[in-house]
Parts: sequence; C-alpha cells; structure tokens
Amino acid sequence: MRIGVFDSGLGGLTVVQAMTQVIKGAQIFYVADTKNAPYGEKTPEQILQYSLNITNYLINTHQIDALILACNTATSSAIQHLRETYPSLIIIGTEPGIKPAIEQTRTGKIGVLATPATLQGDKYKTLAQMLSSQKSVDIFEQACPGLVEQIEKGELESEVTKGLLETWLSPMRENNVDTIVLGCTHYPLVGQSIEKIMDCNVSLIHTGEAISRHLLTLGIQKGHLNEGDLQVHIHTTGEIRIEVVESIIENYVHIQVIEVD
Ligand code: DGN
Repeated sequence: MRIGVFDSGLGGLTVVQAMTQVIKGAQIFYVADTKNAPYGEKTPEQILQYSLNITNYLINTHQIDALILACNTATSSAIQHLRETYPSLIIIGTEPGIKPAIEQTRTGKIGVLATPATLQGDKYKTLAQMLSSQKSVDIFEQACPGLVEQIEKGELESEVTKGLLETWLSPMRENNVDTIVLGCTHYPLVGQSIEKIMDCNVSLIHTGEAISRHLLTLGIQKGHLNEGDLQVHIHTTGEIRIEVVESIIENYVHIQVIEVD
C-alpha cells in the first residue's frame, strides 16, 4: 500500500508514528508543507489550494492508494473537496477527539486545544455542539496561536513555550478539567509539558491511534496491505528541524526537499 500523509509541518509525524505501531507492508510518503506553515492563520481558500497541490504531487509522483490529512486545520478546510475530486482514493482526515473525551471524563469538564482556524471552522463547531447536547459537559476551548511555530522551531520545552501553555491551561486547571483534547497534530509533542502543568491529573486525547486503526481496516478491506516492512519517506517544501523529526520517527528512508506548486 502506498500512503500519502501531509501536514503544514512536523506535527503530522505524530500520526505517522502511531501508524508505524499498527501498519505493516506499506510505503508512507509524508509531506511537511513548512513553506506555507502555519496553516492555522491562513484562509480556508489558501489551505484548500495547498492541500490540492500536495495531493496532486502525491498522486502523480508516488501513486498513492490512500491519503491521510494529518492536520485538523486542513481537514476542516479541504477534506470534502478532496473526496469529491478523488472519489477512488481512500481519504482519512483528522478531527479533534471530542467524542472519546466526553465518554471518558469523570468531572464533566473537558478542554480542547487547537489552532484558531480549527476552532473557528464550521466542522468543529457543529461537532462540538452536537456532542455536547447529547451529554451534559462543559467544554473549555482554547486557541493556541503561535504554538505550532514554537514546536516547528524545536522549542518543545523552552520557557516561552511553557509560559504560553501555563497561560492557556490555567482556566482548565482551576475548573477541574480532567480530559484535554489535543486538536492539532503538533500538540502531542508538548504533551509532557501539558501533563506537568495540569499536575498529571489529566488524560490527553490525540487522534493518531484512531486514524491508524481506521486505515488498517480500510487497507485490509481493499487488499492493499501485505506482510513486508514499513518504510517512511519524508518530504518537505521548506526548512525542517531534523532533530525534531528524529525525536518522533526513529527510522526513515530519507528527507527530501520538494516543490509542489
Ligand atoms: N498540525 C496542524 C493541525 O493539526 O491543525 C497544524 C496546523 C497549523 O499549521 N497551524
């Protein structure tokens, strides 16, 4: 199976990392669109155009059978259009895991951390409204502008990053939030800092595992998976921090700079 995965930068590698735990016999072609990162402050039209350019590249150059939008922001702006444009491609997006958070909270208070674009998107608002009307929970939403940039710079544990997280998380800590949805695929990379600030009284929900299981089911149904090795090829449209890549993925074939537009 040939699987294309993309994100604005390195965050989607947290999804690839989860995929490496369950998928075998496949080639993963990852695109980090660092030239256009961050997506969180771009318009939906711009994000759709970047997503189309990357998808065309992955189809034409790597003949992919499946596409994973390892980015909440791109999913909310582009997945519908991509599904209409490429009906024969398996397409899986990333959505904040509000449903599992609502199912597992004990205090009835959950937090959602995401980019401004994800929280403002209709897809997120509809999902949050629908789920919170089914079970009475308080949702503490927090947009985190600038956090993706800090992570891309490799500043996972810097004072600035910790300071931003302290500010954003303090209302959640004061209000007994016990489950936090990581609504951006970059945020698992600062998961340990989040746990520390919340005094370890919190469960973090990220979507890499659910996406991998879904892909495994679809890949098996379509007969695309075999028993061989899994290889990860990393492509980037701009600068990339190799030390951050290597802190997420231990074995990859290469890192290659590409142009997609
Ligand atoms: N990893 C992307 C997401 O899940 O939304 C980050 C988007 C961005 O570039 N801000």
